[in-house]
This record gives sequence, structure tokens and C-alpha cells, in this order.
Amino acid sequence: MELAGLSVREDAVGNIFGRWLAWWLKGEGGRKRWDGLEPELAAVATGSHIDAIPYSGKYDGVVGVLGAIEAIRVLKRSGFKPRRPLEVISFTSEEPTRFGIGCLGSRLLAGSEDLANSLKTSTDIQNISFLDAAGSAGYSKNEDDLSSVFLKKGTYSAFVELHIEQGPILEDEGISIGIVTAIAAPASLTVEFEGNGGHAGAALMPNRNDAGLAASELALAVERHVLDSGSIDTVGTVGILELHPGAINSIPSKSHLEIDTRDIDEERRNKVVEKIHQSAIKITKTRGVKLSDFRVINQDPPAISDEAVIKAVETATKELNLTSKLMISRAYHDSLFMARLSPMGMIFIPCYKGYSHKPEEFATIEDMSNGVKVLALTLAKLSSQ
Ligand code: HGY
Ligand code: MN
Ligand code: MN
Ligand code: MN
Repeated sequence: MELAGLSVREDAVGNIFGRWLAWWLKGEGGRKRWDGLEPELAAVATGSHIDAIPYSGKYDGVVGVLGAIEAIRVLKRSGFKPRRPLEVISFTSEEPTRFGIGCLGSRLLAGSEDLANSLKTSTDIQNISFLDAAGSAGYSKNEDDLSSVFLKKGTYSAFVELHIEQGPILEDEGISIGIVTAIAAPASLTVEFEGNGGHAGAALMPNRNDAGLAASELALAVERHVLDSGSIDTVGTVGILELHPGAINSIPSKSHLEIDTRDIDEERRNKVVEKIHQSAIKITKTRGVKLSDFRVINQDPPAISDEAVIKAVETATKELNLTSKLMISRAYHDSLFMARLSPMGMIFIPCYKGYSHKPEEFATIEDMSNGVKVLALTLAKLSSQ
């Protein structure tokens, strides 16, 4: 960001902001005179994340951070003079991997008191607290600083994120740009079952209450409730399933599941969450296990893109003679929370076979440069208004 001539700041949890205040000319008496810029106006922001889940790709998020910096450089090279400042944001911890909740940085920017409170006691899988992790990364260890991250509504006049589609539609239909109209509503749950465990050879089947089988039955129940929702837009995944003690000849005495379920329709998604809870309770009765934990980590509403931002992206794609398509985002993004602060929009580019969250994730130079050009032109339009 500094190499691109942006003034950089980092907040208490590692969100990184690079602001282009455009340039200024020496006015009479050597005073600063902004050349066309009104620096006190709300900035137009763009950005994404650079963190990734294990064994995944290198385009998810990164395209929207490096692409945003490149879009600003393109505007500078073209001699464009914005009326509003432009700001690039690299959000911290968009993936839930380390502290169990997605969009940690953008959630805080959007003012989540619940998250600020829970981070005071959160620990990661190696039992390192969030504050210690933040401190060792050079950020604040002081829990009172968490709410200093909150941004005021109106901080930005618009927020636009460039991202790979993480689905196959654009590539299948040979379309260059996706214009996101809405971001699906994500929810994540943590569930733990407990049984007596015991010797895999000596304990006869009627005497068992196998926590591993309880978890397996709940995983299949997640699939059933999702498929029964009546819509292809409902999805559910058990991405983490751990058994304790994890020995082949010991009946699992504990099981830990983490469930991700989403839908573009919030009500329908909430019904699935409720049914999963009912199934977990039913399994305790039929299998004689204890439900030692059932927590909804997050149950977020969908976000709707702003009409004016959609229009700006659409016009930019037309002026660049690129094909485009309106579409929903089934993946969540920092835009899901930035939409709580300002009008939001997203620009998708195709990715190889729609692959994402796996090493085969790939986007071509041509598609990435199309995305950067559309982003640059969109930022130019939004920052001239
Ligand atoms: O899971 C998601 O939708 C995002 O890629 N973190
Ligand atoms: Mn991701
Ligand atoms: Mn992402
Ligand atoms: Mn033995």
C-alpha cells in the first residue's frame, strides 16, 4: 500500500487501511490546495482479506486486496482525480479457522459488541487467547481497545469488493464479470456429545452410548434437513468432526462437530438450524449420550447490494465491453458486514471449475485484470459523485 503511495494505518486487531487522498497542489502562500478533492467527504472503500483456510487456494480474498491496490495505481497512472478519498482495506481474519468465527475484522468494524465481548475470552486451538495473539502480532493486548475498532455508519459512501466467484457459473456460461445482488445468510454451530466410552472389544453393543455414532447421526441429519428445505439454495456442511480419545480400540466418549449452514432465505436457514437442534436432542434420547454443548456461533442475515453500486459496476462492465451477469454470492465475504456501514457491491471474476477452499483454486491473469479494470472504473464513478 505504501509503495502505491497510500497512507497506511492499522487498527487494534490488524485491519489494514491504505488511503489515497489524491494529491494536493501548493496553493497561494504554499498552503495545501486539494486538486479537486474534498478530503472531508466520506471515502469510497474497497478491499478483501489475505488469510486462508488450511489446504486451500491463493486467490480467495487476495485478488480483492492486491486487485484493489492495483485499481488505485491504475487510476493514478491515468491521471484520474477523485472528488472523494479512496481507501483500500485488508480485513483481518475473514476465515473462521483460528478463532472460530468468520469475518472477525469486518464484524468488529461494523460494530459487533457481542464479538468484542467474546474476543476478550476467546482462545484458538492451541489455547492462545485472541488478545495474546493480537499482542504478539504487534496489535493491542488491551481488551478495551476492541471496541475502538468500530467504525461509524457513514464512514464510507460506498464499499466494493472484488472476489473470485467461488462457483462455476461465470466460467460455465463464458461470462467475464459477476455483479453480486445479495450475499447468502451464513450460520455456524458447535455441538458436543458425551458417552461412557470404553473398550472397543469388551463393551457389548447394547451397553454402549457411542458419542462418535451420535455425531455421525447428527451429520446425516444436517444433510436431511437441508435437502428437505425445498430449495437448492439451502446448504449444510459438517466441516469439523473430532472424536475423543481417537484410538481405534476405544469407543468415542466425546465428539465435537462444527456445522456450517447457509441459505439466501434467512427464515428457511433458521428453520434448518432449529431442526438440527431438535435432532441433537432426539439423539441424546435414542443413544443415551449427553449433549454437552450446542452453540450457535453466528446466525447472520443476508446482505443486499446497493442499487447505485450495482449500476456503477454494470456501467463499468459495459464501457469495458465485458459481459456480465447479476448473481447471488453463496460464499460470505467481508462485504456482508461492510453492508451494515455503507452501500455495498461486489464484483466477481470466474475461477477454474468454480473451485475454492482447495489448492486447485485458480483465476487467469486475463480475468483478474478484467476485474481490476471494472473495479477501477467503478471506484472512479463512485468517488466522483
Ligand atoms: O466461507 C466462506 O464463505 C468464505 O469464503 N470465508
Ligand atoms: Mn474463503
Ligand atoms: Mn473470501
Ligand atoms: Mn488392551
